Amino acid sequence: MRTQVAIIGAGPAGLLLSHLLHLDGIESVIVETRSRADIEATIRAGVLEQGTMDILNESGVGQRMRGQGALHHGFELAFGGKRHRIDLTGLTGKAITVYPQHEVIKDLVAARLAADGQILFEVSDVALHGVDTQTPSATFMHNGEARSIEADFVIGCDGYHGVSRPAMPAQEQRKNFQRIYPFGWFGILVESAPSSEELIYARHERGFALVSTRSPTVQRLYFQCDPADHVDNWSDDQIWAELHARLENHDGWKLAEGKIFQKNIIGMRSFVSTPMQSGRLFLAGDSAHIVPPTGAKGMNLAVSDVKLLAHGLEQFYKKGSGERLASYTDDALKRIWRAEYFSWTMTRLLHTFAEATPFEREMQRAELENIVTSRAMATALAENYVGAF
Ligand code: RFL
Ligand code: PHB
Repeated sequence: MRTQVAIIGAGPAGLLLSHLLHLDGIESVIVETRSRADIEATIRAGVLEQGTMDILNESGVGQRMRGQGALHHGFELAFGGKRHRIDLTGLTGKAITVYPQHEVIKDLVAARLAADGQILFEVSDVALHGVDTQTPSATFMHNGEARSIEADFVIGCDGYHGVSRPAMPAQEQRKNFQRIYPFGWFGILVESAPSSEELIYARHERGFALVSTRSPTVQRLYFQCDPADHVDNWSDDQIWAELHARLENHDGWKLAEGKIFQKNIIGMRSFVSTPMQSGRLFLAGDSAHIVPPTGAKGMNLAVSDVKLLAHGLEQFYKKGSGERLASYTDDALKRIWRAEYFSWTMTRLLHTFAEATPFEREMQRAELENIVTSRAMATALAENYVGAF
């Protein structure tokens, strides 16, 4: 098989890239290890920055998002028994949309298939070859047959555990930056109307908690936990008791309970691997960087990488210039490091660190007080949250 751009992975990065390239008249093929049903059902992120909404709308895949997504003009910070609103729109003129990642995936898969785009699901043994030549290729197994795709470019959109980053040449010269946090998030999906119109990020001595939503009938709730814990160690009653304890407040607000129908624990890390290009192989999204979910940046960063790549590839094919592709790593890293910084800040600000001294805990509380009493501090937080950088 021969194509212009071979894309490894059908997550938000790979699917959106293929869609944007198609709109520019550039051909691509996606290979994905999982099934369509599986990628369309995996619960992950929920917050879309304005820039992410804009690109989905401008590229014609925003219709369901506009109908089913919830536009949020602010969120709340809760600590010391009180809730404080961060007025995102008042402070930045922008908003965010809560619309589940797997719905974005469904919209993009539908758009690619409607345009006769090629997505090969359930492939295995993916290997990359000749990435430092003009004719890189990917080999893999599909429906029991050994297959190969030759392309002008290979784009690794295969997430943190994919094969693309390890296939980058000169591994010994790669720079990896990493922080693994000593906690994870216990996430649940609940059958009930949202308890709050806006997201609530709560700091409590027992640990962080987050109230989010998925739809008018489903809530998404998280609480900080031991990353090595297992969901089966927690009864539903224990989960509710923990959430109530962390979200208790003095203004009478109550968390709505309902049937818990999904539970998972995610680990938390900050990670950046550079360079994001070697020859004709480029990395985008989680294959090159990871953020802890506290800043809600993961999927948004994948989208911004892909926007840069789509422009670079368009310039290459339409104008014969590799200039924007050559500066991809530097251009992408500017935004990535801002998002890494913000996600780390939010994580540090809101979680309980077992090793923190009483002094450090007071500093954490004082920083939160600063944010909710200083318009300048709140504006900086809001700008980062909506992605105005
Ligand atoms: P993805 O979404 O991981 O997609 C990669 C795709 O590549 C496939 N793949 C391969 N395909 C072919 N060959 C191989 N060898 C392959 N190896 C893997 C995978 O099956 C998959 O379909 O990466 P992408 O596109 O870069 O998108 C990034 C976002 O998905 C990610 O940043 C966010 O979802 C991160 N994240 C969260 N972010 C938030 O902002 N809020 C959240 O609540 C949140 N929850 C999460 C998350 C990430 C999670 N992961 C990665 C474990 C919850 C989880 C569980
Ligand atoms: C979510 O709804 O899953 C969500 C929202 C905000 C975050 C992380 C996850 O910061």
